[in-house]
Amino acid sequence: MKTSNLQALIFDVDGTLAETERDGHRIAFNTAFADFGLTWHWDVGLYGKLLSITGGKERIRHFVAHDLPPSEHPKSLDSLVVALHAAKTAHYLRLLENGKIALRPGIARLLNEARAAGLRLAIATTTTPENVSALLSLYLGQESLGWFEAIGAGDIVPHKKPAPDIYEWVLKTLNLPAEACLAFEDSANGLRSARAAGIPTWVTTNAYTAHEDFSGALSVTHTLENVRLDDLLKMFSNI
Ligand code: XBP
Ligand code: MG
Repeated sequence: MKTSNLQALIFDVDGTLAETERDGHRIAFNTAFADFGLTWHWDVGLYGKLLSITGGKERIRHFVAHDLPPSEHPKSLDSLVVALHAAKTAHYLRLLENGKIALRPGIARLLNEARAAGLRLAIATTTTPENVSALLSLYLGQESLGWFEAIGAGDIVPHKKPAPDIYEWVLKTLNLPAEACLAFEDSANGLRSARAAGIPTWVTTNAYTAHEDFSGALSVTHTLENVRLDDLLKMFSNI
């Protein structure tokens, strides 16, 4: 058997490190809409469809363009989107602080196993940077921010997933080739992004993404709860 040349693990956040969407981001968007006197409401089903658009600001714009009749399109959409999204982020951070969002099973253990084995760690996500640092420091301690050598998040790159930009930014920051890394993703958009950057990708699904097409993934599991670092190293050494 070949020895593994795996050097870094790169994690998506939403849906991968934590189940953030249905009871986190979705609620925060709806609360922000209400703050602004809008009657918009994203129920669980509609939100599932809107998840095909990555990025909160992009998702609001898509909703306005595709789900509202032109007569209901707000004036000054650009400034409204910025203000709505800022309010949404504040609500999301409050939900997080109130314990409404937790790390998925196995994540803390896997991160600790990786650190003990000397693997490097990074984040590649579409979400706003504050959302990432709040999640990590709440569940893994403030010092955990230093465990990640690259935290690629939000508007740091021009094109969000499924474009490869955020993973390419992380690879450049780590100064590693794609083949030396393993990405963890929960969605087809995330998988496409990581694969477009050439990175082998492990998919861990959730209720919103379980039906998606994960062709090209190294492995697809419902959870990382029972996945040990040794399993990853073995799988990786065989590709
Ligand atoms: C996650 C997202 C994010 C969140 C909202 O995609 O699309 O936009 O839903 O975050 P991925 P913001 O897991 O593929 O990175 O509102 O902060 O953009
Ligand atoms: Mg995700």
